[in-house]
Amino acid sequence: MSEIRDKLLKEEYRSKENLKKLPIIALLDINEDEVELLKGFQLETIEDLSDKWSDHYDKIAKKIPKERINSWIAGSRLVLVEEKEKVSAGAKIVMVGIDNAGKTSLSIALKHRSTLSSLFQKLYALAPTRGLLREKIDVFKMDIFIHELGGQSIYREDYLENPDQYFVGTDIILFVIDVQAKDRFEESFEYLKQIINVTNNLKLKVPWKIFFHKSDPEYEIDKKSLEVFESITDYMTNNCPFFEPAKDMFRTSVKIRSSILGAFSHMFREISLIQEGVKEASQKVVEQLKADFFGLYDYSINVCFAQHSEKQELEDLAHNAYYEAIENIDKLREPFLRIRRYTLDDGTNEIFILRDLKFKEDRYIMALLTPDEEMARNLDQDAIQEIIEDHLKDWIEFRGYARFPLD
Ligand SMILES: Nc1nc2c(ncn2[C@@H]2O[C@H](COP(=O)(O)OP(=O)(O)OP(=O)(O)O)[C@@H](O)[C@H]2O)c(=O)[nH]1
Ligand SMILES: [Mg+2]
Repeated sequence: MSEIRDKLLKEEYRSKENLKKLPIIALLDINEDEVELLKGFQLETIEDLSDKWSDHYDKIAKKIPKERINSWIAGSRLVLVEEKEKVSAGAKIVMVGIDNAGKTSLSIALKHRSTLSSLFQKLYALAPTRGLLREKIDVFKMDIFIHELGGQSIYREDYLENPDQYFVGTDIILFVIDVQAKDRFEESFEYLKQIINVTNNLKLKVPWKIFFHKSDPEYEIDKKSLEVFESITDYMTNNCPFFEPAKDMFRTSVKIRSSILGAFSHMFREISLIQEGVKEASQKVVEQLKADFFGLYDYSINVCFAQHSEKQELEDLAHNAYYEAIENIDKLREPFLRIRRYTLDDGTNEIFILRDLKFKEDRYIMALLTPDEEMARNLDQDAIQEIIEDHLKDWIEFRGYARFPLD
């Protein structure tokens, strides 16, 4: 673990004792001016930054890009891993929404790796969830606990009367709305308000996400529905301190597989302490490989740990191509390599490359999109592995660390 110091601290600070009291300037990637600014907010030591950042976060964010602040916070927390167990290796996501919204379906779809028709078969006969349903999944070496709160009205009362039993220690609350159930919007919105209310009363600083679910490709959302969604968005923005519509709302459908993989991947990356580092590293991989998309998927679940693309459209294409490819990989016997050409609406081609990858003991699935047929044909797999490893291996080493819940 002491390697952490080498990666996060300036050289002269690496052998120091009592890391908690190190000045913030000890972090590798911070300058004197930035340190001065933090000082103005009584943040002087690594420990201050790790524990007291949230008091002044919004004010600091007006002067320094959030990405930088986040990476310092993450850095200081990682440095302190040695000193205390302040970083958790697990996270809790609470999934709520009225009955029939599609919560159980979402968590089934997240894990499903076979054909769409076999997924639909599984979802067809789903029974309502009775009260709290706990499930543990392993994502990027973190233990993620998904708590689904069955949405039938007989159960809702209990959550609202005893919110501390259900919501304390939560990293993310995920609210699911069925966009097709127009006659139930009002009930759904009312329930959302009630939960926001009880969690605010508990003074929980929980990030919220909203899934506008059942946004099927063939379903057209009418104007009236859109108005309701807008008022929900406004309500969230005004009542949930961390809510940012642009990054916290997702349209999902079990019929569009990239939508579920994309949305959950965003969420899980946000829980991870190292997301900023991974983001930058992925961008570098894309640049060096001259690719249009790079993604690193978890081997055992459909989640993308690291990814970069300049275009959302290509991200969706890659996620969908990933599903198509793994459907046909018989039990993912290794090593595997899939190469396929996709033609975009504008007539250009993208070559999709999917293969398994090993970092030490851990297996991943790597995906690339490139317009360059030549490159795809003469793929030097070892060279690519080396580039990815160069940029990502430090982060992968630390990927099991989750942020701590803010409350
Ligand atoms: N059209 C469409 N139907 C969906 C989608 N996702 C789920 N469903 C259907 O919605 C129904 C209800 O799904 P569930 O996942 O059981 O709903 P839930 O939110 O868990 O309900 P409770 O457990 O009672 O709270 C099922 O019949 C699913 O087949 C989707 O994306 N599109
Ligand atoms: Mg359910």
